[in-house]
Amino acid sequence: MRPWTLLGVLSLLAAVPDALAVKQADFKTCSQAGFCRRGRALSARATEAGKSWNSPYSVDVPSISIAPNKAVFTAGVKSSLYPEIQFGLELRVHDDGVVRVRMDEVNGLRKRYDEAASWALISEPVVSEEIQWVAGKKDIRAKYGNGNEVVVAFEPLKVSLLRGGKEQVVLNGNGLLHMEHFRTKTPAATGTEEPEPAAEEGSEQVVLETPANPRAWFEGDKEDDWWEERFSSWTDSKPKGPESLSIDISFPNHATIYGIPQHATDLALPTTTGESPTFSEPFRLWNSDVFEYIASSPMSLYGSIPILHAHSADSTVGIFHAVGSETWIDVSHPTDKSTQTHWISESGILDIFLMPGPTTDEVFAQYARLTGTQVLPPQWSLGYHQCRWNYISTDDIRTVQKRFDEEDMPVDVFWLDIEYSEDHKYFMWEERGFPDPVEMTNDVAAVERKMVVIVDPHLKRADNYPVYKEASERGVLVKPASGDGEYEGWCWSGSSSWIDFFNPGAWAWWKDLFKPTKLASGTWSWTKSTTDIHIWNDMNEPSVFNGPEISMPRDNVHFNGWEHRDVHNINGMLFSNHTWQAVRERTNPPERPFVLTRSFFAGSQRFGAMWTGDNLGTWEHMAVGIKMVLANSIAGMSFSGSDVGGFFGNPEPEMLVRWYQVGIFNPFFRAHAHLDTKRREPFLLDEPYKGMIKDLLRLRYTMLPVWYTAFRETSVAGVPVLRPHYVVFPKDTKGFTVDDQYFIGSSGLLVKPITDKGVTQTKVYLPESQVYYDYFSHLVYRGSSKGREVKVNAELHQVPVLIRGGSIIPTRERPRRSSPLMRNDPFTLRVALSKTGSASGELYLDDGVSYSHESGEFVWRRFGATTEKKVVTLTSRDLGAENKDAAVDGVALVAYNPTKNAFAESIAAVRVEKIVVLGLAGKPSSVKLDGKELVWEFTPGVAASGKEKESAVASVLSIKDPRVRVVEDWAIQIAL
Ligand code: NBV
Repeated sequence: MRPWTLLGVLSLLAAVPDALAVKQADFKTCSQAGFCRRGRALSARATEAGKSWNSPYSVDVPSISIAPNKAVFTAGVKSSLYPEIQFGLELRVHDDGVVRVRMDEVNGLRKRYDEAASWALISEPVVSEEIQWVAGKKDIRAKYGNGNEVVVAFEPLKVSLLRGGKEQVVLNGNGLLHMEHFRTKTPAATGTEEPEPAAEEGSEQVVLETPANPRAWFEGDKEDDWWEERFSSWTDSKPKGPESLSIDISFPNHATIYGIPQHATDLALPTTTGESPTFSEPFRLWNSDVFEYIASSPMSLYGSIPILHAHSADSTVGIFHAVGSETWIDVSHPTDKSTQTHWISESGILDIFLMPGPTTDEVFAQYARLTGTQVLPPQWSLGYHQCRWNYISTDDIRTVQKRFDEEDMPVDVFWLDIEYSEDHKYFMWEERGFPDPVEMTNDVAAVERKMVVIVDPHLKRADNYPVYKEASERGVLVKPASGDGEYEGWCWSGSSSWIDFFNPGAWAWWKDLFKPTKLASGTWSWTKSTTDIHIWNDMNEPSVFNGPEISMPRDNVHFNGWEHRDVHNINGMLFSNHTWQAVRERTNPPERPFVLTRSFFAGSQRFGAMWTGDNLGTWEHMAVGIKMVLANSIAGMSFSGSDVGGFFGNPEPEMLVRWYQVGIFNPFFRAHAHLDTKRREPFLLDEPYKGMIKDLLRLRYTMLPVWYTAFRETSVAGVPVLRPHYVVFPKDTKGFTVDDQYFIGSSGLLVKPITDKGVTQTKVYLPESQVYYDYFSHLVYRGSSKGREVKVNAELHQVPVLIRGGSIIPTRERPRRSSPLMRNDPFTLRVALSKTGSASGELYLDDGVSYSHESGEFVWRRFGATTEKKVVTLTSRDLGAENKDAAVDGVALVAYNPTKNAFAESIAAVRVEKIVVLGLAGKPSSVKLDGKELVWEFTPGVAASGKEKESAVASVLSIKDPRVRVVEDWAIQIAL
C-alpha cells in the first residue's frame, strides 16, 4: 500500500503546469492487464495465421428457435475447443431496426454479469413485427424494413448487419470472439501440463508457431493471470478466475469511426494497431481519476460510453456494447474504406446493439430510444458557473457575487468545493467559514442565482458523521473481497467507505438526505440547505487514493455478490442518478435538478451534466477539451464542458480570454481552478482582458435562447447540442476529421474557438456552396460544394462565429445579472438570408425550472423568411400547435397545450424588439406589418474588392420595434 497523506497529495498538486504529467505507472497498460494481454495475443496469433485461422465458435443448428413473434432468435453456440461448454446466442430485432445480439455462457459454473444494459437502457425495447427469416444451409437471415438484413452464419459463428446486400457491421468476422468460460482451478482446465506463474509486467505473449495444441493456441500456452493478478503493490484475488470476453467488430464500408468517450484524442478515432498506428495502446474504458492527464492519449479517463459511430459518405451505422467491466478497444483500418475494432472486456456477457442508421440523425434517435436523451436541464444551468477549489466562507461567496454585480458581469451559479464541509463530511458545514449557509444561499437566490455544492461518494468512517453511521447501520456500503463488513479506503475524508448504489436499500435513504426539512422518520436530512442548492458529484469513478489505479479493488463486493470488476464503469452513473432523483424530489411538485458528475456511463445523459475533469492550463488541453466535448456529445452526453481556465496552473490573461471563448461555446460553461492557483475570477483581470471577458459572458447570455432551443431538440430527438461536421454534412468527406469547429444545434451558428497563442486570423472550413456571415462584422464568406477554407479575423477580442446563410438566430440582448431575470426581456432576430433569399430558425421557451412543459406549457416558434417576386416575407408560426401529435425524427413529442398554457400567457407581452436582416439584394422600398410601414434603417453591403473574396460585407436591414410579440403569428413584408 502506498503512503498517501493529504499533505503528500497537496504538495504533488502544487506543481506548475510545465512539470505536470500523468504518472503513467499508476495505470495499467494493456500488457499489464491479464485479460487484455490475452486478448491482444489472440489477435496477434490470428493475424499471423491469416486465412488458415477459423473461429472455434459455431451455431448448434438443431437448437435454433425463432419465437412466434419472429423478432427473437435463439440458438446454442459451441466452441470446438470446449465441446462440453454451452453458450447461448440471442438476437432481437427492435421495431426501429436496431438488432440486439447477446451471448452468454449457459449452465456454466457461475453466472456472468448480465445487468449492464438494465442500468443503461430506459426500458425493454419493443421488438419488430415485420421480420421474415430465411434459413439456408450455412446461415439464417432476417429481412426487415429499409433493405436491412441480419445474417447469422453458422460455422464459424458470424453475425452481420447488411443494408442493400452489403455488410455494414460484422461481429466475429476475424474470429476474435472468445468468451472465456468459467472453470475450476485445475491444471487440466487449460489443456496444459502445469499452471505457469503469471507473466512479468510488460512481457509479451509468445506467438506459437503451430497450433499443435489448439486450446493452447487459442487461449495461450499458460494460465496467464487467470487466478490471481498483481499490479504494482496490489493483488487481485480473482475468485472467479478468467471470464473475459473478446470480440472483433468490423465496419467493411466505413472508414471513419467516432465515439467511445472519454479519451483525450481526436474526434475521428486514431488507429491503435495495423500499419503505423497513432497509439500503441488500445483505447481503454476503465473509469479513472487520471491525475494530470495527457492531452493526446488512449488512456482511460473519468467516464466510459461504449458506443461507436462508423461513418462514410453514404452511411452511418452505430454499435453500443452494454458492458460495465474494463474494456480495451483496438482500432485499425485494414483498407482505406474499412475499419476494424477489437473489444476486450474483463467480464460480463456479450450484449451488442447494432444501430443500422443509415443517417447520423437516425443513429442518434436509435441510441436515444435505447438509453434516453439528454435531460432538459433547468434553464439557469446554461448560464455561467463560477467555481474554484475553494471559496472559503459564506462571506467569500458574498464578496465574489458583489464584485460580479459591480462589474455588470452576468453569472448564474456559485460553487462550493470540498472545503465547505467539516473534515470532508459532506452535507456538514465547516462552521467557522460557513456559519450561515442558508442565509448565504438566500443572498445568492435574491437575484435568482443558485449555489452548487459538492457531495463526494466517500463517507468518512466517523462516529460523528450521521451519513456514514446510517449507511453502515443499513448495510448499504460496498464490501471488501471477503464479502464481510465494510470496505475501507483512503480519500479526502481520510479513512472512508463507499455507498453501494447497486443496493436498492440505499436509494430511498439517499433521497431523504437531501431534504431541507426535518424528517418524521428521524433519519438525518440536510436541514441547513435550501432548494436553491444543487449538487456536484465528483470522485465517483470511484477515486480511492490507496486503491489499485487510484480506485477500488476489483474483488470488492457489491449488492448480490457481484464484484467491483463487473460494474466499475457503471458505478459513477448510479451515484449521479440517485443524486439527481434526490434533488428532484426535494419539492412537491418536483423541480428540475442540476447535477454535475465526473464519472459517467451510457445513460448518464438522463441525469444532468458532466465535465472533462482535471485539465491543465495549457493550450493543448484547451484544444483537446473541444474534441472531448464533441465526442461526449455524439455519444449522448450533450451537457458537457471543460474547466474554463484549466484546473491546474495560472493561465496568462491571453489564455484566459481564449478559454472563455471556448467556454461560452461549451454546453456546460464553468470556470474552475485548483486550490493552489491564484484567484482568477474575471473581475480580477486588468483591461483590456476584463472587458473582453465581460463581453464574452454577455454574448453567452444573449445566446441563451439558442442554447435552450438546442437542448430542447436534443432532449426529444437525441441529436447533439454541439454538432461536428460529419453530423451536419455527412457526405462531405473532407469534413470527417474536422473537430476544431462545430455547429450549435440546428441554429446555423458555426463556431471555431481559437486555441493557440498569438493568433490574429484563422481558417474556417465551409463545406457547401452557401453564404456565411460573420456574426459581429457581417463580413460575407462564400463556401464551395467542394469544401473551402476561408480566412476569418481572430484577434484576441474576436471569436470566430459565423451564421450559415438560411438561418434565423433569436437572441436576448439586454444585459442582466442572471438568466432568470431575462424572462420578460424582448427578443432580437438575426435573419441571415441564404443565397436564394430564404431562412428559418426555431425558438423554444418554457418556464425553465418546472415540469409543466411536459403537460404542454411551452412556446415553440418557427421564424421564416422567403423571397418571392421581389418581396421578402418574414413570418412567425406556432410549431407547438402545428406539431401537436407529431414526432421529431421518430421520437414522440410532448403534446402542446394551446388552450391552457399558463407559461405562454405569462410571456404574452414579450416583444420582438429588433429584426436584423443580413444579405438583402438592395435597399427595400417599404417594410410593412399588416400594411403599415415600420421604422427601419438600411446599410448597403460592400462588394468584395479585387481578389480578396473575404472582404465583402453584407447589407444590413435593421427593423426597430417591429411591433410583434413572440407568442403570436405574424408576417412582415419587405418590398425590394
Ligand atoms: O474537490 C477537489 C477537486 C475538484 O476541484 C476537481 O474539480 C475534481 O476534478 N477534486 C477533483 C479532487 C482533487 C483533485 C486534485
